[in-house]
Amino acid sequence: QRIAMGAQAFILPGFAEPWLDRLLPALEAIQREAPFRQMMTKGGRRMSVQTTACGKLGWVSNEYGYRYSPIDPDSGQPWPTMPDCLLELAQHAAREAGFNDFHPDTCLINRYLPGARMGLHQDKDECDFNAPIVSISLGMPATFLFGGFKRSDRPARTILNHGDVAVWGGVDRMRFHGVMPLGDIPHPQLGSQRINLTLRKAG
Ligand code: MD5
Ligand code: FE
Repeated sequence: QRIAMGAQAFILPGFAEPWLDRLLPALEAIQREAPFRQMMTKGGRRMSVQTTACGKLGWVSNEYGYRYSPIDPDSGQPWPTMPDCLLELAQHAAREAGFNDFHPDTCLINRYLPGARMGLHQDKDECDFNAPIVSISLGMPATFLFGGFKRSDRPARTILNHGDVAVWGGVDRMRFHGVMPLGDIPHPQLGSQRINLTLRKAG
């Protein structure tokens, strides 16, 4: 099943399920190596979402702005390796949405605790806007905001559940998007959190 949100934006409900037995333990290992931390917005405020990363690059911020770095500034070490099961899942999902050779070099990992949110924004820190973004939702459901090409365009709302995968690319790559403040109905496996993995070609 494939729900079209735009010409090149799709939600694949439950698509991650066959990979979860491998993915969830791999995610715990990544968190031990590169613990979640709160990045700063360009305005100098702490984001409500906690982040970490795996792969060749990781998204980092400081008071001057955002960039992708091969080194985790908190540990001084390279980011944890991207697990094979995660790469495989992302490539299968990309193909399902018509993107046949997706070679992500980073996976940004966002953790939302109850009340955390992400305001409407565009993803502009990657070098290659032709590559799609694959997003995997885990844990508690979230209301995702799928906007237009101007911040003022009223966004469509859609719920992303545990195991859902979304793929955005091509003409839909630069849409404004965000996440409504998270509720607190604990997930049976992950408890009171939502974890979102986004695979990208950043370098
Ligand atoms: C999340 N993360 O649920 C979302 C999933 C981020 C972020 O937005 O920047 O970390 S990624 C959703 C996304 C990416 C690129 C384009 C569009 C959506 N879109 O056009 O809707 O934590
Ligand atoms: Fe984004």
